[in-house]
Order: sequence, then C-alpha cells, then structure tokens
Amino acid sequence: MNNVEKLINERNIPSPIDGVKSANDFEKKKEKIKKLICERQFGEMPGNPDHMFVKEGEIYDRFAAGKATKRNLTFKFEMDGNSFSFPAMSVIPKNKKKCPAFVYIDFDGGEANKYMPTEEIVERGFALFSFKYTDVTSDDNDFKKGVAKYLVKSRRKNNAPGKIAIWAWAAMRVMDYVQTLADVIDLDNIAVIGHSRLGKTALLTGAFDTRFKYIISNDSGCCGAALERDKVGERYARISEVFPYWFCPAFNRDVAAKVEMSFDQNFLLSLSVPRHIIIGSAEDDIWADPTSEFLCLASLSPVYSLYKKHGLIHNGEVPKPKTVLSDGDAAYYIREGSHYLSRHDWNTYMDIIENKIK
Ligand code: GTR
Repeated sequence: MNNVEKLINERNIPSPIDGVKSANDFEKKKEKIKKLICERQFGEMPGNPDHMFVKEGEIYDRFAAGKATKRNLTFKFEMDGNSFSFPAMSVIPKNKKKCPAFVYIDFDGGEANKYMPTEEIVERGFALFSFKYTDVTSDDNDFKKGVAKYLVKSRRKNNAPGKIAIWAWAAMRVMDYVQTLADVIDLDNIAVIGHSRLGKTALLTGAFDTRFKYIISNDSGCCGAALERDKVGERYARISEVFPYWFCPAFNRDVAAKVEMSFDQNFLLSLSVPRHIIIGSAEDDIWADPTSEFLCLASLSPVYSLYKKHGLIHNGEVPKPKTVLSDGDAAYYIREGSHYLSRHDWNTYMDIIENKIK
C-alpha cells in the first residue's frame, strides 16, 4: 500500500461503490447517490423550464483585435406562468472551425475580470460562455430574489434547493444553449469551471449534466472537492452556520445535530466519473485544504476502474506545489500561492484539456 492509499484509508470515508462490480451497475447506483446528495446536502435539482428562449443581443465581432466574436445574451424562461431572465455572454474565436468551450460560472461579470482572462482564453482557441452568478439569484438567504422565487416555492422545505443547486441549474441552461451551436462549438469537449463557492457549483453541475466532459473545480474546498472527514480549515459545521442558504435545510439540520453523514465529498465527485474531473488547489489555501482535495480525487480510482479507465495517476505521495498530474482520466494540479483563480490556473486547465483532445 502506498502512502496515498494509506492516507485515504485513515480517513474512513464511506465508499460510493459499496459492492458494485460493473460500470452498468454503478450507473444505476448513481441515481441513488444523486438522491442522497439532493436530499441531504444541496437540495433537489430544479427541473427543466417549461420554455427557454435565448435572445442574442449586441454582437461585437472585433473582440480581442478581431480574433473573436462577443455576444450579449439574455436567457428568458417561463415557469408555471411566471417569466424570468438573466444575462450571459459568449465569446467565440474565429480562427477555428469548432472550438472546445468553457461554461464559466462567474463571480464578477463584465467581458473580462480578475478571474476571467477572456482574451487569453479565446487566443488559445477556446470559446467562453459565462454568466454572473448573482444575476441568477442573490448570494444570501433571500429566496425571493431572481429565479429562486420561481424554483423554491413558499417556505424552504427540508429538501428544497439551496443557492448552489440554483446556480448549477443555470449553468445547465447555458449548456442547453451551447448545444444549439454545433456548427461552431465542439460539443464533445465542453468544460464547466468555477472557483471557490462556484467550484462547488461546477462540481454539482458536472455531477448532474453528463454533457460536460471536463468538470473543473478551482479551490472549491469544503462541500466541494475536499473530503470532510479529518479535513483542516473550513468544515461542514462552520460552512453550514455561515452559509446555510447554499444548502438544503436538511443538511443544516443534520450538521447541527452532529449526524454522521452517510456520504463524503467523494460521492459528489463519483457522479462525474468516467468523465474528466480536474481539481486545482493552491498551496496556501488551508481553508480549502489541498490535501483533502487531492485525497478525495485519488480515492475515486476504483470508480474509474469500473469503467476500465485510469483515475488519478500519481507516485504514491501527496503532491508538492507546482505539480500537475494529468496522465490519467482525472487530473490534479497544485500551484504555489493563495486562494485565487489565476491566469496560470486557466492555462494549466487548457493544457490538460488540449492533451486529452489530441
Ligand atoms: C468562503 C467560504 C468558502 C469559499 C469562499 C469563496 O468564505 O468559506 O467555502 O466558498 O468563501 O467562495 O470565496
């Protein structure tokens, strides 16, 4: 047994496989895992809207010195007789027949920002679809704002979606739109990506939407890619106290009652297997806990094996900063520095995806 296997064993995490012996059976098991996660952590994933219409507004085809076309989009919905909309943006390079693409769940909005280096992304031949998360619903306990008003009826019931589930729902609607662009987008190579709370959101999106081939979590930490058992930094107790509205009421209730959960974050990640899960950490981000993120991903190797795929390939030790492990179907990367989604992070994710496409 190597050191990584030993460290995983010591965490005593429940296994999502639990006796399942084939990929077929694990596909069935996924439905149970989804139900568990919905009922006990993030809340029920809202269903498809009755009607969605995407308005392509202003088109700017001189983006980045003419290398790409930018469109302002408005996603409009009808649900139970109510209508709602949120703005989004696409930037599609001109120099490629069909581009791989990112659906980026954005903190700040605008055509580029500190976490979203749009020009660098499109220069490398990737298309970018982004929306600002608080345009969908506010990041607070108010369930009357934005789409939450229509998706979460009256008082929040035990399994009602928290805000993370609602943002993930929006990312899936953006994916619905991307699917209509088969002439310019390589629909087999689409990634969902988010940082921190939106890294948790990206993991939930990928777990429920198999149209995403790459699921990228940057510094997602607690309730994201990091194992909860023996985690350092932020833990369920703290996150549920400070951000109860990210989760369903049942999660907050169980956490407050110190219930031993029947899952750990490996359950969430297992739903994206056998697709490419890419986890990025930062050395100084102890709050998120890089080692717990790494071990969570490494623990999924038996799940990948069910599909005759290689999970994370590593040398049996917890990786040091400046390491990229991307030979397997899952990838892990840790850089120096603190909690942030940097240019270097984006470039590393693009390197990893390009190598998989080859
Ligand atoms: C923190 C929270 C983390 C992380 C972060 C962020 O306050 O404790 O779980 O999500 O916010 O999203 O920036």
